[in-house]
Amino acid sequence: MSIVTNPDLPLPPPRFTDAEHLASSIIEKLTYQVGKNSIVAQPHDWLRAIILAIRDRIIDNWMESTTRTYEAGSKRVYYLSLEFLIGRLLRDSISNLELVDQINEAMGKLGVDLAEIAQLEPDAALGNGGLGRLAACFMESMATVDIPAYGYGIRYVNGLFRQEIADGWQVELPENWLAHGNPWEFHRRESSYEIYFGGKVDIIEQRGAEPKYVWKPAERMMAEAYDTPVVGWRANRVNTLRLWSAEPIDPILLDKFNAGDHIGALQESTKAETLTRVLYPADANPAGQELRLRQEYFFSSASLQDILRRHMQQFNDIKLLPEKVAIHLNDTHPAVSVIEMMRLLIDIYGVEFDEAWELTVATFGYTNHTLLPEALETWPVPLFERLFPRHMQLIYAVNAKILLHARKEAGASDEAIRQISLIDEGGERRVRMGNIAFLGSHSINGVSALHTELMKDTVFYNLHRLHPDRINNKTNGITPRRWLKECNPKLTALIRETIGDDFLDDAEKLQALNDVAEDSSFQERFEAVKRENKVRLSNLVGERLGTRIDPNAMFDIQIKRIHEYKRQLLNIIEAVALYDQIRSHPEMDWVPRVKFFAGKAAPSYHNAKLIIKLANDVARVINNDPSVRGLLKIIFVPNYNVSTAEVMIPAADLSEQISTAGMEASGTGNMKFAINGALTIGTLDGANVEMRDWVGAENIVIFGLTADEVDEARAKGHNPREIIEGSKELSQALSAISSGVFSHDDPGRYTELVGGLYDHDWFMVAADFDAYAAAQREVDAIWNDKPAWNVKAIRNTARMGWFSSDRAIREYARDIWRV
Ligand code: B1N
Repeated sequence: MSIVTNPDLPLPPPRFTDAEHLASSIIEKLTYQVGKNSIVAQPHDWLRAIILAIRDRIIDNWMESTTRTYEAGSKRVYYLSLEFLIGRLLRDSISNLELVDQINEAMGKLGVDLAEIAQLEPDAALGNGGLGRLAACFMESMATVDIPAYGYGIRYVNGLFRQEIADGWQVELPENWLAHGNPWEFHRRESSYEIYFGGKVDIIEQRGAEPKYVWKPAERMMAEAYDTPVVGWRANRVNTLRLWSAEPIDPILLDKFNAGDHIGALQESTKAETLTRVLYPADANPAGQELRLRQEYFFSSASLQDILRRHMQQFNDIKLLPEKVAIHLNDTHPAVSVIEMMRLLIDIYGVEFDEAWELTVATFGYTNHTLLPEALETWPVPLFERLFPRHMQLIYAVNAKILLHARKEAGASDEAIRQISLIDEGGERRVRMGNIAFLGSHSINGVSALHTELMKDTVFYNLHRLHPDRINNKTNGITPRRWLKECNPKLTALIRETIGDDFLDDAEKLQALNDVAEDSSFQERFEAVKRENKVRLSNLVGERLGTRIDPNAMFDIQIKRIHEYKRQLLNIIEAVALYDQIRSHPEMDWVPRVKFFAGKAAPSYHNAKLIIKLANDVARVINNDPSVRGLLKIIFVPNYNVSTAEVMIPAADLSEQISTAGMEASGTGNMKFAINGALTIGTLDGANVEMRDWVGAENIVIFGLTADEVDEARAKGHNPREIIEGSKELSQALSAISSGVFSHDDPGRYTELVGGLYDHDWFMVAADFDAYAAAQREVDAIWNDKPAWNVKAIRNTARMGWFSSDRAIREYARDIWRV
């Protein structure tokens, strides 16, 4: 359809950005959009009015960005991700539009407290952890560095569950972020696509040509788009996050309804609603249900149909696809896209098979985010075949092509062929999504230098040998707007005063702070900012948990998903050991510490939930023991999310990044803490390795086995029992935990958990304990020398600029997307 534009149409009235106009816009929105006057308006009404007024100011830039891309015929990047962990958007948008002062003045005129209203905005928690948050940081950075990009995902009605702690145990409750509507989004009913499931494939024989295949689905539904504008820093560019919602084709089956089957009449509605209802709470855990596979296909198919429609509308040449389109797979969750692309190219656009494969590989890129074997997605062949009969045919066809090539041209061995195959034939036959993503992409990247090297030696050993030019590294990054400027306004103000504003456009300019790191008056001001942030966190803990903590104590923080490989258990055991020491040596000069924990456990992950209970059990005993004299406190902050992180990270003195070496692909929390001036205690895992290179080995406390040593210990079979018995501190702490000192009500609660450390210690908790405890005492010693501590903290902020997601995105753009 072509749109006839009339050059005489009036332009929309301009949206001025001074305080006066902002205030009147907000009142206009309150009146005509919300339908309330300022006398009866509730806080949520104000929130809606403010968001709508801010959104207007984004739209002008949005339309300009879209037009500019279209007119230049530029290549577009499409970032496909099952998760976008966005958090709140209001403060981010105001800041990126550079309207902070104006909006504050406007709110002053209106007599409304912006900070209070902004707190009401729900977190969009459409992700589990690092992977989803990375997607959100990348969206912001792509807009910032002016790359035309679309994020594609699912508009889950219920994001990640809300965590409550009841009697120390995690309880999961539904999170309803849409309860008050979502003023940021635009429902684009016209951007909708049919999505098929099941059924069969018909073959139409064509005289003298390849037969044509037609998928006759058993089920159909619609995918409808919801668009949210994503504003870059200084509003340079506004991109689109397009999230799909499933809708029935026939919302009500009238024949059934009229026949009295009222429930059956709604069955299509229910089916569609269920599909995009909830986010799977799996973070590097298996989520192998059919509904998950349906979600993955649903959003992949909708996104590809949308991409191809836009491409053909503008360029009308399918062969130009790799030149004009870069599609990125955020892990294997959208990997079925590779096969869906083949289906669309061949069955809909009439491209011949070999050429379709070439176009596909040239268009796709794939990021791997984990080596954990249990997180590598595979689907049973019968399930895949039942849901996607046409795709299964194409998988076999692609597989034949690839294996033939591997055998004939690359001389692959039988074992190599087995590993390269798209189908795992050992036992129950399964489709390997990692192999599809790898073979269907011209670039496969890891997320830290160490992780990328390990990929080559482990999961993708044979695929790497078949395509040695494909694997590359792109170390993760974080957006310095959200994770420094907005979450830590006091530190930002101090930095601006000291080195000027350059660092706001280029985080590596933070290096200028090195010149003042040794300056005692700067150190004092840096420390004073940290203290204010600690007071803010102390108040939050006081309000939410009723626990009083001393902001002069060292704030030692571990916040992330609860997972055995992340080793919250190691941290808790060390706390118990320290507790013993404090009681046995009250005469010693102990450094007062508050140990914070926060994080969610996958609902089906038994040990992770038990670790949460243990943290709470240990906290109850230690916090109520007067003989500790407040020298040690344990705080478990419930319902960890992006907004909680924004308060906790700026208040940290010490950041705990203590995963078993070789298991954390990168980590991004590690970067957020360090740029906010926390010291890291950590293993040589993930991006910690590169952080040490940047901040300097003297400014980070590294301990424990390396990835190679872990590998070796596992291969040779280490003896944890011997290690434990050789460490007095560790064995005492473990027997206290396993004998019920912290669980009088159920003394055997932790017997099995602790028993696992004696028997196999897969995560090297026992193996690393002594090194960890020693590193903690080293941290205490630095703390006791305040100037030394402050220099290190300042150098962390000064040297972390490289970990900006702007840098990461520029590397993706240069090496992978070629935009
Ligand atoms: O991705 C982050 C990394 O910084 C972390 O180290 C890594 O653990 C994380 C299945 C995952 N890897 N895999 C997942 C998430 C959800 C799911 O259903 C796997 N998340 C990571 C960003 O690179």
